[in-house]
Amino acid sequence: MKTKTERLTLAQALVKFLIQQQVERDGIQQRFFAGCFGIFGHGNVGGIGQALQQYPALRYYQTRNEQAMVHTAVAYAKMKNRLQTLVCTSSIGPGATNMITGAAVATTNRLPVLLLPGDIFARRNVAPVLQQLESEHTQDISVNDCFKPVSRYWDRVYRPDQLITTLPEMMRVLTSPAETGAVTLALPQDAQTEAADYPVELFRERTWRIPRNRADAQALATAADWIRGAQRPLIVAGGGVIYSDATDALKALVDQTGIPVAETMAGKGSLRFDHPLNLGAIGVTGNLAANRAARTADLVIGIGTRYSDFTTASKTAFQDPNVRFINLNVAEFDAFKHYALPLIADARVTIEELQTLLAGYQTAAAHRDTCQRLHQEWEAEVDRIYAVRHQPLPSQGELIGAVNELSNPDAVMINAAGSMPGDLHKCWRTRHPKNFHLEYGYSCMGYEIAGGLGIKMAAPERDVYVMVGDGSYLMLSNEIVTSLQENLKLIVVLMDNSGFNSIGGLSRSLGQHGFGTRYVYPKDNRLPGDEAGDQVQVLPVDLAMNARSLGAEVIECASYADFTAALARAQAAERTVVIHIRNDRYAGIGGYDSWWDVPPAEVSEMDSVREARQAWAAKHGDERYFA
Ligand SMILES: Cc1ncc(C[n+]2csc(CCOP(=O)(O)OP(=O)(O)O)c2C)c(N)n1
Ligand SMILES: [Mg+2]
Repeated sequence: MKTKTERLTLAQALVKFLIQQQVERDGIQQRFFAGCFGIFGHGNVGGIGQALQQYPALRYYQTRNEQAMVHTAVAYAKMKNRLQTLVCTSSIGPGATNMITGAAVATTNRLPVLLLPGDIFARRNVAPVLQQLESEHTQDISVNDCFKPVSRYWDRVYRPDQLITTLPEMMRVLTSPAETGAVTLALPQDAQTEAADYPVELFRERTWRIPRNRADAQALATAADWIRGAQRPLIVAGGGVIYSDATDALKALVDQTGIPVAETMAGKGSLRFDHPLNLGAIGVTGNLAANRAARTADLVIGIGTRYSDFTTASKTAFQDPNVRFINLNVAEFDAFKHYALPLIADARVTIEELQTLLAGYQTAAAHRDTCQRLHQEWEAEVDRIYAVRHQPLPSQGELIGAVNELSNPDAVMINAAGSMPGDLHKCWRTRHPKNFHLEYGYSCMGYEIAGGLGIKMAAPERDVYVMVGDGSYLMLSNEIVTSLQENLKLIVVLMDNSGFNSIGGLSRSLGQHGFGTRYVYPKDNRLPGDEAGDQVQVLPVDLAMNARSLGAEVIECASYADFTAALARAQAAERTVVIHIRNDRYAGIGGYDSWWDVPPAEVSEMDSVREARQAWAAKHGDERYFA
């Protein structure tokens, strides 16, 4: 029997296929690829560019920078709980390699994005082409091989018919809750334009079901036994709780059993901030409540967490000598961490099953009371931080408080790097599962504005507050232009402290006086650190004017009162607004019973570095190996 075919270029076949892919979970079906971002060059204009023009059903969006567009796609996918994403197309060479950082963001955070870098000619006769990196030992290499370690699936499609076997692999990985991350298809620029007879079946609508896999019954029964036998159990809620849409199930389990919850960066929002058993942020950027409960927990139930060093406080957070772990995770890799009892399963159905198995069980009243008191004490501390009125420049904490209190309850706040992630993790009062959007797997400066765009695309009805430091802003702010082009309004809160507050503080803690972290002119041919105090010449940079020149509405603030007025004005604005405020470089929130392993130099000519090394060595001994 002869199959019916359609003659299409590789690029046309790919775009036609992407348009037809659907995803379904819990009976809700939607298109998986919501659009395609890109910048055209000779590596994609005649192939993917032509196909996007031919098939407008995959809406094309311009970006200003290829790294930024991957951030946009990542944030979109995160906002959609991985049930939808965006495609990114680039030219060859620099356009392609600009996406590598974004690919690492996606893969580290386990978020699906499809990257289509153009590649050098498969035909080879015209090599070396513009932007081709030549290799003396093989012709089977290009800069796109750099995507391999940062992709969960990588393929180079040399011939149009090869696409037919690549596509199901691409979809399997992108839609797998356990495997997902960046998928990279390197597409030689000549192959993109070459035609083949594709079976028409390839282009029928196809639905990929996202399963809710259940845990092994025996492991689950053991988990219930362990929980019943624990004195001081603690749930550590990670991003998996939110991606699995398990927040209601988690609340039901907590209400029934009285087990308290601590939240990772990606897991913040798993419970509302005001739930009496939500202890809030755990780890390096954690608060007193969660960190104290962690210290004495004898059973840690990690749900959807990767246990990054920020969560475990570099393996010092859990100090009970007999602490054990139950890890509920779709990814076997994460479930086995810390020699845990692994529950390799979907968070929601497994929490529900645990709830049934734990019928009649409650934590000891003393444990519950202690945790509720810790929760209340922490809330009082947040009140205090929100009420600081630092002079002459406001503190970051009070500004975060203002954004939290003056934003609509359904708004989304996004941030990624700098000193804000820690302050936000501790102090942001999370009112719904999507309220707190932190990219803290890769903590990539420059994610903020580009990511904000992805959130607004995913949820146009919500206000999006992009919290960005001056360092991050300088690194990647140009998607303000895209936000205007696509009428996707962002409220950008630009915290300007003339340099790197975060790394400045880290540098001071290592005895290095903030060297190289201030935006000031050199003095005696050397960049001054904090030891120079005010005796420095600041750079004549006007970020407000910069934002205005990109087309944003800009509100400049000189005080806390200006800032709250600006927040009110920003809500009413029609297009992207940038609220510019200078805040104090030193009025930080500080740590709460925690530690992060960043080793100072073992030998140094500076007393301060030697002292820091001694302090580090003392603390380093608290790090644990779980066995
Ligand atoms: C792409 C990238 N480069 C470097 C770093 C290391 N880093 C983390 S925070 C930071 C400074 C951020 O400065 P800013 O945005 O002004 O925030 P602040 O620290 O002042 O709050 C740097 C350099 C990073 N996270 N990402
Ligand atoms: Mg800064």
